[in-house]
Amino acid sequence: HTSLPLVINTWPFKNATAAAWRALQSGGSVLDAVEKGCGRCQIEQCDGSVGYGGSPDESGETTLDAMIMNGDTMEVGAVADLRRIKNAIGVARAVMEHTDHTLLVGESASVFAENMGFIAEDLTTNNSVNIFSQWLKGNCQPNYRKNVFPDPSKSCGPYKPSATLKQNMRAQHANTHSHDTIGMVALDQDGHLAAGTSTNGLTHKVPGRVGDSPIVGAGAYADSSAGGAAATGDGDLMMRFLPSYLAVELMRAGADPSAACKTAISRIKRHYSEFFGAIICANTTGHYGAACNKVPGFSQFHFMVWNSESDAPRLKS
Ligand code: SD4
Repeated sequence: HTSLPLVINTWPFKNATAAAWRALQSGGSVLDAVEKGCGRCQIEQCDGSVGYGGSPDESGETTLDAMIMNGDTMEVGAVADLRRIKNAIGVARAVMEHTDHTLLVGESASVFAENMGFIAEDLTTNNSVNIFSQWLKGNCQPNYRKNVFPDPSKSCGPYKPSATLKQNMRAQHANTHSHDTIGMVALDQDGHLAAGTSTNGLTHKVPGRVGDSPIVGAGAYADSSAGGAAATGDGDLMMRFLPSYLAVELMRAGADPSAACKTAISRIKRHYSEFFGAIICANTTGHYGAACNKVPGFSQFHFMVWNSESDAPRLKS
């Protein structure tokens, strides 16, 4: 296909797209592209929802989830609830390349990372301290989508065992609509395909919470004989439906990428009509698509594309 190679990623994270594209142009593999692309967002703390210093959990700590998948070999490396290591996608790749495992979690994942030469450092920043202390006082994290879905049952602040059942729900998702994982699919001229994700998950999550992003087939999926996909949004709900896997299988069965993305989203909608989420898809010929759940306040999903038809990353919706 003439438009190859292709880099596509969730949200308007164009420096990530560019980093991935440059990796391919300088002779890197699609895995290098996904690692460099998602890695760029980790460094830039894209939207505060990727990398260190964002989405502190109920104890104030930022923890990271990431995965990478090789669509040629179906190898996967992933980390979840990773602590004190900034380069989550790098560690995910190390899991893939230096172990026979797929997913490492928590403190043990950090020990593995340190053994692999990654530097342990505090992931806390003034921003994450501020979000956390505001929340302790019962204030929501200020964000641009705040009040989009006002829901009085989802007030902010720490868990109060004496409150009513709804207020009792932990990790109230008042800010669900402000967290924007990077998910990326890269496809080169020879049909090699890779996909990956990186995120700091969900603000005020219960410590130990793992989202969809590091889960194979949920956060991302790649199969060089069918296509690749990556998802973003309310991972607690989305991971129940393996949307990335579903989209890839639909493309294998002949669906075009847009239709595959739409179906993966509608499947979730059947049960959770108001869920916040989106997915990007690309097939083996370099055609791509995306879909989101159109709900009040979220009717357009932005994503980035770079293929040989342009000389810069393009914003799409
Ligand atoms: C999660 N899916 O941890 C991630 C967050 C996200 O847009 O994608 N937000 O649930």
